[in-house]
Amino acid sequence: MRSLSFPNNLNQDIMKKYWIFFITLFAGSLAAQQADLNGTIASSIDAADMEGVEVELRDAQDNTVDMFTTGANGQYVFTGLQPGEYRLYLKKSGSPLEYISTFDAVLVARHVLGVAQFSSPVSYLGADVNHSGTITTYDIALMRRLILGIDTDFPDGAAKGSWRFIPQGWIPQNPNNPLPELAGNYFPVQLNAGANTFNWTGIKIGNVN
Ligand SMILES: [Ca+2]
Repeated sequence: MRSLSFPNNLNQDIMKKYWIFFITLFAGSLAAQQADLNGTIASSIDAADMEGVEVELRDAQDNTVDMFTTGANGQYVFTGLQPGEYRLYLKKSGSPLEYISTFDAVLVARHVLGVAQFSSPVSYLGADVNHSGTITTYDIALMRRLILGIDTDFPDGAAKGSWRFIPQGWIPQNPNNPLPELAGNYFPVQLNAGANTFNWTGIKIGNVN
């Protein structure tokens, strides 16, 4: 008795379709498990997209995973990541004196003296020009030295850049002293499978108005 079998060429055709189906399914499930990270970085001064921001992505053990420098559209993107915890380091170099005038120094002095306290985290971050986590007369002195041309940069300016960053729309828990909440030099980000968007605001150091 003859056993039931497909003609040989038909059999191969079915097997081929079968494998294509499962390879596609497998690749699809791999892609679904991957995470992408993207976002836009805009200036607190005029909301303009920020070009030349160096975005460094590190894993939870602080090993560099990837780097991206923003173009004219202020956007950064990382793709094909495993979901999980990461760290974002943001840095932008530039002219230290840009956007700084004697009026900024006056406003910092008023804040230090308690005459007119800052109300925005943008001003707090901008005024702490030496990254000490506090705003003191020393920050004012450093601003004046820069304006007068005695110094050409703020302390650690080359390593830390001329800008600082906060998550867009960030509201501090303590509006009267937000600096301790921004003490870290990186932002922890939790990436889920699929697209993850984190947007940032850039703050020019020394500019408080
Ligand atoms: Ca300071």
